[in-house]
Amino acid sequence: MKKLFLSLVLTLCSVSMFAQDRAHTLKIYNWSDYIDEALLEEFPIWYKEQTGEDVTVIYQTFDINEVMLAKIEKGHADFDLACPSDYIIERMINAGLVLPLTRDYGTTPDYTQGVAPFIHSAFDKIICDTNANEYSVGYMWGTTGFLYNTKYVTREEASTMAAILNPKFQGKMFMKDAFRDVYSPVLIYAKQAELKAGNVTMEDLMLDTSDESIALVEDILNQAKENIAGWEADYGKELMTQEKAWISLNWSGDAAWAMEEAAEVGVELDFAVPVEGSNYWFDGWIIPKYAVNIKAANYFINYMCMPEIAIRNMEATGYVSVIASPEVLEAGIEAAEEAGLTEPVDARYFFGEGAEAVVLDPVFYPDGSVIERCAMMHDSGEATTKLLNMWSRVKGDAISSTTLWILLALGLGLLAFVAYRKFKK
Ligand code: N2P
Repeated sequence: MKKLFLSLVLTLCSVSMFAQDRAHTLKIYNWSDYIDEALLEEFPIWYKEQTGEDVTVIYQTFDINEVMLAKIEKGHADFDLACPSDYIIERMINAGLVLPLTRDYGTTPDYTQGVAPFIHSAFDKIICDTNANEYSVGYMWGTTGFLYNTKYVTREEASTMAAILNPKFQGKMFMKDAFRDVYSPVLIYAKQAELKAGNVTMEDLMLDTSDESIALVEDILNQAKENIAGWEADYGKELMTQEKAWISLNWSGDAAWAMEEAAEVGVELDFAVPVEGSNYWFDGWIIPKYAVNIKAANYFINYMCMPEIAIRNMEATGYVSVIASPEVLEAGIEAAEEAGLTEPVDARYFFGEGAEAVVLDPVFYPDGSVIERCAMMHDSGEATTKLLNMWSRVKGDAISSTTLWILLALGLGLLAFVAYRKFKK
């Protein structure tokens, strides 16, 4: 429904676009189901108040990073803003595809100052020759873990990556169709003994794309195929609310959204981050090289960082904003209270010293101990093709040469049959 609405907005915008001046249009390319649509409608009003200028928003969505990257890198699409994930921000900065931010907001306050130091330092860990914080401002962040139905799956079963091999879940699991997000947690699981022994670190594993490690992950994923009911980019969260599967490797934000939706129809879902370790991820706004309306793009980033806007956006999407201002903490505490939660988490890593034991939803803000066992992803550079090939082999995307020969033989057989019938007549 959301997507339908967005397409409608998009079409209407595109139609009126003919009459619009490109310099007064802001073209945004973001993940699907990843914004409060009302905020897109309100932005032009706010922008006019701040700058006296008109702007029309064109909003387009994608389901996976790589599609967005290809559109910009190969297609030179003229989006003014895009929202890649950590490892793709790294890739795009290194490929010279990102313009530096101006952070020139005229007399408007700089709300990007509210970004959590945790996210700021995650951007510092992006491997590039420049300061990534000058090229991107965070949007949302979270972890990767299992969304599960408490009727069929225990918390213990969902708290380990071994779940993907658990025979109990035969045909009952969704796998996120995002090779980069799945590769790392599976590798961490495969290398848990080495991790425990201190022979490797999480950071080593996040950068490990050796043939041996890719083969290890491929083997585990092949074994897990018995369990996998579908490879989904975005629809899994909804299907989990309909009990179409019991467990789904997912992003925390989609999990939060699904848990709330499911509760309304009496289905209890929960979320757990593997004990072996996982990824924490973040997505950030970038202004791509082929952007036109750089001024509005910078203002839009600033707008999304306003605490009240960030709070509304979180409520609508289930994802957690990178903004760590006192208002955001307050809203988080209120939401946890309304949900009847009582267990405190140590959220100092995000909100600073005062947040040692605050009652917050742990799907949104996991305890510091969970974050400690997670690390951020990096671009796999030239090894990306190897990873993608492995992913296709596991999913069965690539047609094997045997299948190709069979198809050819069938085609020839059909041709011969048709020719024979014609000849007989
Ligand atoms: C929302 C997608 C979130 C992307 N549908 C997480 N990196």
